[in-house]
Amino acid sequence: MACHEGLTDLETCMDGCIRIFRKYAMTDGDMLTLSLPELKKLLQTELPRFIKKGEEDKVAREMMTNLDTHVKDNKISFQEFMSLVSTISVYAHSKTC
Ligand SMILES: [Ca+2]
Repeated sequence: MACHEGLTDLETCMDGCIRIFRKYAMTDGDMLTLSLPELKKLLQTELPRFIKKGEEDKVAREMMTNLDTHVKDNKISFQEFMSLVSTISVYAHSKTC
């Protein structure tokens, strides 16, 4: 989103998802998708509470297999990334009720 002023809480969260995806996706010059190393780095840095230390590589490979469904190219699109965010958000919500 171009302007961050006046965003609602939900719009701020959506903007954050976009910014985080682009931050990690642009590492290899292709900002439209996450490669396996980019996905692993994102998981390590942004989701440390959901991934056991030392299992990042295994989890990233499993997620790549499970999430790469929209276009099977061994890369995670923003749409596929949002499926991950949705799944983890639903899980986190179920644990806090
Ligand atoms: Ca990329």
